[in-house]
Amino acid sequence: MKAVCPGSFDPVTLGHVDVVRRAAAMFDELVVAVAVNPNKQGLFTVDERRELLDATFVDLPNVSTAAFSGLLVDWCSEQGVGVIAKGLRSDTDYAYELPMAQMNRHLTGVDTVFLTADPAHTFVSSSLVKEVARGGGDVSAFLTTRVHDALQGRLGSR
Ligand code: COD
Repeated sequence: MKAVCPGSFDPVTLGHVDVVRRAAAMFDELVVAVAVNPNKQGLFTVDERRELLDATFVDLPNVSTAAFSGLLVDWCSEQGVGVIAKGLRSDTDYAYELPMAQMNRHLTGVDTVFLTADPAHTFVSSSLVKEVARGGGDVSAFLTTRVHDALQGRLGSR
């Protein structure tokens, strides 16, 4: 079975890493797919996010990366992806994710499975990490060294 972990991954955090690694152990193939949102400029380009993801999961042979635009379910149909795998941190995530999962199943029958976040990462999000880093806070506990270096480099060059 081929599954996808979709997201913005701007940038990938250790919360994402935990969910992707656990999902990779459950499915034959796992694609980490970066959503292209033309209305939202990220800190990293989609290509840069993919490079960071590729480097993060280089040791997992059944994990690859991709970018998609438009509806996730259409991309899943094109790619032969049968399951969407997502992390759940809180009831806020649940409230956001449930209607999407139900809509996606209505649209093409694709199911969504949820992996509960590691309690150590429940409060971690890309946006919060960026906000703290912009303010000069230490976010090294939430990122791989490579991603942390990339973040410092990007913020330092602004
Ligand atoms: N611990 C565990 N899981 C986490 C953590 C953490 N610390 N941080 C994030 N996650 C999970 C999120 O819950 C999510 O499942 C995934 O990782 C990605 O998170 P983000 O923040 O990088 O990405 P999002 O939430 O911005 O991505 C939303 C999507 C782009 C996947 C979604 O909007 C989508 O599918 N859009 C495509 C357009 C579409 O099909 N729209 C119709 C939907 S019905």
